[in-house]
Amino acid sequence: MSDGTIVRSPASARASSGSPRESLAGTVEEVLAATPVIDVHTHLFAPSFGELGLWGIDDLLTYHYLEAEFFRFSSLRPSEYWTLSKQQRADEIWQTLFVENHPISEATRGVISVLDALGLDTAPSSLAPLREFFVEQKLAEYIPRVFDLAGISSVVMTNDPLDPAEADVWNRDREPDERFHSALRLDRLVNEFPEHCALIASQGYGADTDLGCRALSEIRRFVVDWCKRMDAVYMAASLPDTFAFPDGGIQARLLSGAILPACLELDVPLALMIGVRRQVNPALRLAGDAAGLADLRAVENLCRDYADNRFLVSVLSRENQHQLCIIARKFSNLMPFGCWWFLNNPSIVEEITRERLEMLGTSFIPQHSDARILEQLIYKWRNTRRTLAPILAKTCELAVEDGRPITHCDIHQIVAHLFRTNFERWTGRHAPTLESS
Ligand code: FIX
Ligand code: ZN
Repeated sequence: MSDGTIVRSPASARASSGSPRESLAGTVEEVLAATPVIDVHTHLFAPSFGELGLWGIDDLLTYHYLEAEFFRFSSLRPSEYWTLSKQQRADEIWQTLFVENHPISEATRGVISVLDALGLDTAPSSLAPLREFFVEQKLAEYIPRVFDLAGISSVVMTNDPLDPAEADVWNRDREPDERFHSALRLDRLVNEFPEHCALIASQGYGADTDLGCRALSEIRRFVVDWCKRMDAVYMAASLPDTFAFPDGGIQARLLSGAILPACLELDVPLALMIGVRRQVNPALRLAGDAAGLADLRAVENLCRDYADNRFLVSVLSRENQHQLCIIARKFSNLMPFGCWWFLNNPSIVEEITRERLEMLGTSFIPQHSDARILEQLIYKWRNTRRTLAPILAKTCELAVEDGRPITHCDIHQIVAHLFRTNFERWTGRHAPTLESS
């Protein structure tokens, strides 16, 4: 079968009986399954980061998405829950969400999908046999197996230079791992600068809270040094729904006076994840964050006033998605990416992705996993492929019905743009494929 094979839409296949042509939907599904994805945002760590990397059944079950759902069913108060060990917490969550209730939510089905993909019992009466399986796994063989099951070639980590546990690893010699790209995450700097100013200064930078020119150039030096140390593919920060730019505030001054110039100097994009309301319920810890509608004029101002910078933007509020597409049509230095966090549910992914295809063609990055636990890659990418296949097929079908035949090669290119080359182009990095990793 040559890549130039014309792929028929159902309508044209029906119209011309007799000639054996590939079905469009089947081809899209096949190409999606065969294209290794670059996962542009995760909270995973390469093996050299040791305990920072989470994997196995206890981490899968104590994922904050499941904790949020657990507290809706359980009479256990968060304060009591946090006094338990991780294993005890996992047992509680398994009993409540997978035994006493049927796992039908996106996050609970995710755990089931992982167990199924690994050939494990999806309804054991106790977690003991599952724990035995995971204890036996050796990361050297296990990571390639999980990447293969997930159909991904590499992930981008979230690396915080102000996290002492992580900074230690970076200050030690470590073998880079091309399957795990790094990203310089600057939330503590941008959103909690006064609290972290002393820590930055303790690393030898003249940062002080007056944020005068000297302080800003020292912070720029801090950012540049860490970006080089990590060989980061992009810099990133999440921002609240109240984020405004320019507004003369600390966030805006750090962005304009230090971070954006540093991005330009190193020719790396800045990823902004906008619309999070941190800790609306602190009792739930990581599960206590929420979302809010943001004023995206800040993004317009950034893209216009920093035209030489490249931006990767993801917005958390469902109501912000359409406007983000419109702004991307106005500014070619803006790459929308992912259906972030509370949006990563098939019904909403479908809506957002269809709108983006209609308004941006293939000039966006449809999804990232935001995986915190290694095996989550399996179900998050399985779900993404399952949700996107019919949407992509329908979109291609409409193009065929409008009069433009489509080839196997065209479909390959569409999928490659969405899940690989847009990211490679934006970061100037050629990521390994499955074979080479
Ligand atoms: O800011 C982020 O990168 C968010 O993805 C996280 O803070 C969040 O906890 C998460 O895991 C979402 O999926
Ligand atoms: Zn994240």
